[in-house]
Amino acid sequence: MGSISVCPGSFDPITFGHLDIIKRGAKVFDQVYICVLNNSSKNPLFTVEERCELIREVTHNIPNVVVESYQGLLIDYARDKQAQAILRGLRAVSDFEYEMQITSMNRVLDDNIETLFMMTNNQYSFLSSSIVKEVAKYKGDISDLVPSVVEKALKNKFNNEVN
Ligand code: COD
Repeated sequence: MGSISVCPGSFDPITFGHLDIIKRGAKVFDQVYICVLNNSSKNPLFTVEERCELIREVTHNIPNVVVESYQGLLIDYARDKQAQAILRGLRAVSDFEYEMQITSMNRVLDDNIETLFMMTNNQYSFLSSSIVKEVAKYKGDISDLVPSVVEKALKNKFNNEVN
């Protein structure tokens, strides 16, 4: 069995920041499972299926990446996949407290699965799905922030919302 990691998130929608972590993770691990989960403190714009589909479209050229969704606890999904690691991205210091909390909780639930962090690429350190949605909603240019299929999907969402 090779090295397996799970890259979890809300991905609502996937940005170039997420994609950078996924691409770098796919170089380190033999297999990367991208798992779209519910974050109970967020109110998603895209359905889970829409989010998975967008991720599949932008990662189809990375052979060792699989995209799935899961309704339960991340740690149960990771155990099910026999993953050695959960892979997360870190942006600014402001991410740290939240990441420490979920990492500690996941370790209480299963201390055999490590959480590993990759520092964001400087270029994307300010980037989040929320900020992209905000800019897209008011018709700002997001072409440097998300892949073009995601840009299109956001345009559709907000146009449909207005009409
Ligand atoms: N640069 C680098 N990394 C980035 C960037 C960027 N610009 N933007 C985001 N990332 C990273 C994030 O740090 C994160 O690692 C990943 O990409 C995904 O980010 P999000 O915002 O899409 O995902 P989150 O933080 O909402 O995901 C939270 C989970 C869904 C993983 C969490 O809520 C969860 O595990 N839910 C399932 C239920 C569960 O198990 N709960 C118990 C955990 S205590």
